[in-house]
Amino acid sequence: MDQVTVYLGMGSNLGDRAANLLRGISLLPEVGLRLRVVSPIYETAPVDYLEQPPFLNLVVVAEWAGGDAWNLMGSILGIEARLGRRREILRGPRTIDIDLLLFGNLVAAGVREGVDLVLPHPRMHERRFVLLPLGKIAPDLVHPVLGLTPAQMLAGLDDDAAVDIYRG
Ligand code: PH2
Ligand code: MG
Ligand code: MG
Repeated sequence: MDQVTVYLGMGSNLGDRAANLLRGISLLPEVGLRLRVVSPIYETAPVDYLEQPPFLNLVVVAEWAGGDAWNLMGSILGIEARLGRRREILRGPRTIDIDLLLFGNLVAAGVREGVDLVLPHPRMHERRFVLLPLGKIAPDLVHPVLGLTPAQMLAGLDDDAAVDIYRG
């Protein structure tokens, strides 16, 4: 089966945020992802839905040979559920959020077997909390639609919410 390089964005702003992220990372190999790089953890001010606690965010690069992007997204949703994710407020507080940012260079959108997916992630290029960690671990990556590197996307950004290295 083909192997694809995938990029995941992870966030937590409820409970023990760092433990939630580390637990999430530890479950990725269980669904067949081969971890390549994990970014530093960043503490980040909330965007979109502002009345919520600060997040910890990071980005992961991994290899996937377990099927198509919807198969992977299904596995990711399973990890979120195992870690107690409840879906209440849209873009509101969460113990764990794992977003599929990029699945190789795939550009696609649709629902399959109840899994709704848009690739590339439709807000990744607008979010400092994604682009800063991404640029750190994948500076040469090129967004498959915009044709821009993380640094180039950061240069044109509106988002001025704080993103700082987390030192525990
Ligand atoms: N996720 C959201 C909405 N807002 N803000 C920060 N700083 N980090 C996030 O991961 C985040 C957010 C919805 O997924
Ligand atoms: Mg998200
Ligand atoms: Mg999500």
